[in-house]
Amino acid sequence: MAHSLPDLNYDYSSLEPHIDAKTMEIHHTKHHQTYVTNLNKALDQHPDLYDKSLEFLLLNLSEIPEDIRGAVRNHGGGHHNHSLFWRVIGPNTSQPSDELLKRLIKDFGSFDEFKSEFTDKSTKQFGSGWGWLCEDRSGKLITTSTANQDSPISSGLKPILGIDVWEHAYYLNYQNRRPDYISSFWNIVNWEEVEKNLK
Ligand code: MN3
Repeated sequence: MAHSLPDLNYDYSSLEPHIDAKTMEIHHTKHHQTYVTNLNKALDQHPDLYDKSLEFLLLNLSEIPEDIRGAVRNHGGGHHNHSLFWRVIGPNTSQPSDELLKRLIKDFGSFDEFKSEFTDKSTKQFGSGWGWLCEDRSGKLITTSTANQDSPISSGLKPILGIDVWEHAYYLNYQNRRPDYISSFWNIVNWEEVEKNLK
């Protein structure tokens, strides 16, 4: 089955003032759609790979035929990263559950220390990329960042929470002020969805 753009379960304007409606609309209908379109174009060359999940493709990049490996990495990664991003943000304020809070405190010392590490990695990602909270193979929660549309899955990590720090994600509203965008992001995190990614 060809990959398709997921619907959002909230309006483009509902994340204002943290993310403006125009940015959301362009980001979803143009940027994300392009990753989906180009992923399908690549898989058309090797249609047997339509049977594999996106997670499988990203985890096994070295086994993807060389002529489409770069496209799967970039556009498959872009599709997976954005699909996660739309789910972990939302218009309703929420708080991490006690269970998630306990895990964050265990691995970072405190919730504030986790936020500060995540913010630091996301701010310092040079150029375009993503900031992440991931679970590693040993079950530990860690923060990291990836360049371009690389998925943490390709490094054996399970992405739990991610922030898109490409300029297209914030430029209309924040211009060069990536730190302001990141600090605003905490107001729209959907912690229930974050927790689902851990299960
Ligand atoms: Mn993006």
